Amino acid sequence: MTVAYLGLGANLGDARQTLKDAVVCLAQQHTITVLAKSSLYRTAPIDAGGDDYFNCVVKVDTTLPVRHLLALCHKIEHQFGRERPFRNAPRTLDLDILLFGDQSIDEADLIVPHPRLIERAFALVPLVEIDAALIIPQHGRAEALLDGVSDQRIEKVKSPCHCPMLNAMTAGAPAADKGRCE
Ligand code: A4P
Ligand code: MG
Repeated sequence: MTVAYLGLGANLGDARQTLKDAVVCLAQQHTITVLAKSSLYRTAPIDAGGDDYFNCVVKVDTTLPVRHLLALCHKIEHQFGRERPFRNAPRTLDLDILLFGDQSIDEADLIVPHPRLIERAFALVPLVEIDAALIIPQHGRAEALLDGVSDQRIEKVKSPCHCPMLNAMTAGAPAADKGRCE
């Protein structure tokens, strides 16, 4: 089992609902246990155009090797209608592997920690919310990196979501009732 952190982002369609649905989708995978979910954040597009994004981060435990996890992320993005007309195009769902255990990977199609993680408030702020003591391989304490992204607009969304499964995750408890979300 490996603890990993996944970054979710969307700014096309009903982005807020998509992120909630995507977290439930992840939690329903037999190979994944969602350990914690950050709040939902509304964020200014960085190096990109289009509408404001919604972003969040989930902490998972997974039996999958990292490449299988990447393939699963791509499959779920596809299920949520992801298209790639150009780099950093607005998207219905982006699922990035931010961290995978304490591994550092530098390959053509997979870089972990995510190469732009430390430059982005939309990834760092939710990561630190979930795990204030988090250490990012090669970069040290995540919390210490927040000052460097303090000029990026990010605001926590007050969620009216009453889903017990999502709320249990936000509280940091493992989703006990996998597969049931009414
Ligand atoms: N890839 C390499 N490493 C990873 C990794 N750790 N996790 C490869 C996931 N994928 C990884 O990804 C492009 C390629 O990166 C894939 O083939 C994969 O094998 P993609 O999902 O097609 O596109 P992407 O995620 O947009 O690419 P990239 O380069 O990771 O973009 P960024 O840097 O994530 O930027 N502003 C706000 N406010 N919120 C956002 O969520 N997102 C972006 C995308 C820009 N601005 C944003 C947001
Ligand atoms: Mg991506």
